[in-house]
Amino acid sequence: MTVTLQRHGAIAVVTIDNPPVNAVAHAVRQGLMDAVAQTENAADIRAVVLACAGRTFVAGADVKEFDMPPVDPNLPDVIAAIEAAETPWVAAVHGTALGGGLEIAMGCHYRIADPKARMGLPEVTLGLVPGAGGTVRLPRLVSADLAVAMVAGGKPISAQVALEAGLLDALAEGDLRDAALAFAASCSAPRRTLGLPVVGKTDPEAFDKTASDLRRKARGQRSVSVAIETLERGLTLPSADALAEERATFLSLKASDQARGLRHIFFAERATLADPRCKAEPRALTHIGVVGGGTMGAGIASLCLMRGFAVTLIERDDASAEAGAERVRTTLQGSAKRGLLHDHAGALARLQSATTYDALAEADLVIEAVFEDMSVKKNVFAALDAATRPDAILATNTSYLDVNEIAACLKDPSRAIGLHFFSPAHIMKLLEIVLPDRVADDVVATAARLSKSLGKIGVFSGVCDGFIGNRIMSSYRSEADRLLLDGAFPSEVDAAMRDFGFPMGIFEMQDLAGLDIAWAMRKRRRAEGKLAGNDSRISDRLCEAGRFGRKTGGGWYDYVDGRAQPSEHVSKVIDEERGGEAMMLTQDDIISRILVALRNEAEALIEEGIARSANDIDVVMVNGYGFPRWTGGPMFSARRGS
Ligand code: 3H9
Repeated sequence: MTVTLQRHGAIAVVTIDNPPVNAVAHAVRQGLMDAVAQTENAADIRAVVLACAGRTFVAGADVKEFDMPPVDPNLPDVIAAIEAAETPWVAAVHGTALGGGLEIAMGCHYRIADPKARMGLPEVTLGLVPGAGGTVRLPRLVSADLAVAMVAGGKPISAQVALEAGLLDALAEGDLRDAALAFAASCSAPRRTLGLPVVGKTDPEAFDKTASDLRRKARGQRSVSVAIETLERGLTLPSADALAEERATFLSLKASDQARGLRHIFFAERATLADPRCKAEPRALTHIGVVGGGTMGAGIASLCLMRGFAVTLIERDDASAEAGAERVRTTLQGSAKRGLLHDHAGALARLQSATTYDALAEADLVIEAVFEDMSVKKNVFAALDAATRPDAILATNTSYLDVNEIAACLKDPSRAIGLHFFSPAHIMKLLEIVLPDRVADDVVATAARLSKSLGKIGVFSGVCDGFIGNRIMSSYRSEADRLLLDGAFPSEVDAAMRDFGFPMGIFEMQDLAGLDIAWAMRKRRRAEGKLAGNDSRISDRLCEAGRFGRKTGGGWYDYVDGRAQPSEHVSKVIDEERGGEAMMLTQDDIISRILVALRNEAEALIEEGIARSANDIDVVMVNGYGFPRWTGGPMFSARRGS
């Protein structure tokens, strides 16, 4: 049974048990309806506690049901039945009460929570608005300023904040169930949320600022502005009208392409590590070595410290070791300030720096983040082979070099793996886990578990030049170059892709990263015969003229007071390289040509066995390379034909 009822004297405890996250599937809705009928008909039940089994309160509607025809009873009706009950209902919240879960709790007459609980309305992140009264009940419990942040921002709040704001009536001291039973025993009558007046905008300026900030950050995702409008109706319309409008909006968004795309990514992200190799027993990890204290090494070290690991940072001399350690300390301090690190002192205490590899003798895993050059990496790996325990895992953070060749430096290549972090490593969600041919299953399983402990979305990639993400990005760059030769200018290509939803255009991005890195790589690949000689001639000529991007005051654009402006020099080079007539290219032509190029490369990656699936590619592009999340990624949008 997914919903059960137990008696504790005059109090009934209704328990939802639908692992893993108690999502409100049909059986839960029906079970709750039955529980309302049962408790209303029992004259000797004075109050009801609604609780959940397992690790969390209800985490929302069952998103898997969203692509199926709806089956009654629907959630708004279930919540209306609870709210209309004559017997008081008390929600006992632990874990996360999210979406439909928080809506159920708000339909109850009172709410008590475990102090560690969190609650929120994340529907907007799935391209939706709350569909079971969230935008109508929440503003009757908390100020509109907080409601707009929750409804249109989607981030959960802590139980402490919820208590102070009015969303909760009490925090449990000690056992939640006992506290909820005691609370319920003191409730004499229902207090219906819809019967309360709207709290309103306590600070109208704060409301407007939050709303406009969230609209700006939405980057083409419709649900954010629709959520703000829906909440405005919840604040102003009579509750019955606001509920009807909210429901209609929810249903129409649920069927939208953006919501389908976001649902696709939600499930794709949770499936990337479902791989037979992860069934092996992972190796124990407590002590991590990081070689190289530059931006990337220091970022990785900071992340590992923030997630509870002991870290030894290796640099070539005392001054570099101190500089690296200082970078880590600065990142930790910033993270502590932003509330991302709770045990600041503990993290600092777990950091050590050293200048010789023997400091890594007891490390369980070493990640090298040194200069991106094969011979440098090989030297580091050979030194690590001698200095570390034979069962320690050795990882390279290379973003394109051949991990098989690096692994071959080891006596036992099965302990080598690629861990491709994205900068800044403590912020970016994606981790490409690059699997060389001879990697051991338990090394793969350990990397997968590490990715979870570090709060990353890990995706497996085979070995190739650039792995999944960089391969697709280089096809983007090549197609953008071809567009220039055919008639477009950098600013037109960038504007089209920003309009599509990318945070930045490809040429702006290159200027920011520096054109010289890709130039060096092209020269290397040409020398190896892996790149046609004429590819990227325009970019080569910019580099030959010393135009490496922002850092040199010019690249694809000129930079005046830090602002990008179209460059006459670049236009002249493009005209000369183009030779013939320029074609007329519309924004749609530009977008569709680039999307086709990305999809062709993605298909090649699957055929070559580099990527396991189209879903993995979508996850990589959305989380590591700025592909708009609401499209569902390049492969999902290709399948949908948009
Ligand atoms: C909504 O509620 C609409 C209403 O307003 C109106 C309705 C009428 N459904 O993330 P995890 C699965 S919209 C189905 O790895 P964690 C997930 O796929 C919903 N399945 O765990 C995974 O399955 P598997 C609003 C779900 O501990 C497993 O549970 N709610 C759902 O890292 C574990 O998930 C949300 O948007 C779901 N709603 O994090 C909350 N949620 O094991 C979405 C999870 O087979 N969920 N699963 O791969 C979350 O944010 C996180 O899952 C949560 C747990 C924080 C709860």
